[in-house]
Amino acid sequence: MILYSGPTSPFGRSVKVTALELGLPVEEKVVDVYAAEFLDKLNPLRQIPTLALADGTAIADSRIICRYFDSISGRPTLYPKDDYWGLETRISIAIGITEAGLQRRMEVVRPEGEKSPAFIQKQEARIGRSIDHLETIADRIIDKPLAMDQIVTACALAYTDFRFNDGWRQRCPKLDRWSRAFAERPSMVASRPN
Ligand SMILES: N[C@@H](CCC(=O)N[C@@H](CS)C(=O)NCC(=O)O)C(=O)O
Repeated sequence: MILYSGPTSPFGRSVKVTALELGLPVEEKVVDVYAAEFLDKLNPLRQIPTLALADGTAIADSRIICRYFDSISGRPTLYPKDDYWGLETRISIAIGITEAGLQRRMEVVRPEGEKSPAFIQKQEARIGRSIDHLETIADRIIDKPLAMDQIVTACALAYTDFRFNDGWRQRCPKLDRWSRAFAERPSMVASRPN
């Protein structure tokens, strides 16, 4: 399996952490997605992460790649049935934080005169509101066997620190403490952005 990803991709990081945690042999190839025309035949969206399988087919979208890994690993599932819909909703919120962070970043680096302060503000408000919400339900995320909501939340918070620090750590002591410990897992250390 070849995982096409990028050096700072937060979605690629979630996938990589999942592969490492499940002990799967994934070869990572770092690409510049904006020049990666070759990706089109694997994923017409031309986005990373994209996973190329040995049979020539591909799996796209981080959420689906993580699901695929979980289905083939033979390890205890990262999607326990207990509180299943709550888990999926927490995953959606963490992915939404990541998407908002990425959208904000894309807007911030646009040339002066082309960027929209209102759009940036909307993404920042979404990020802050969503992290604050996760703090209110932090007890459902922390202190349990490894699960997918933990991986995507840890990657979302790390990407927020990387691109846009709104002081969430001061407002969210539970997530702050938990995420610092989670960041020391070998999978998180090995996938730190370059
Ligand atoms: N829903 C996708 C989003 C992937 C995504 O937005 N990847 C970014 C890099 S982090 C990308 O490929 N951007 C290039 C582009 O959209 O043109 C997923 O979860 O994998």
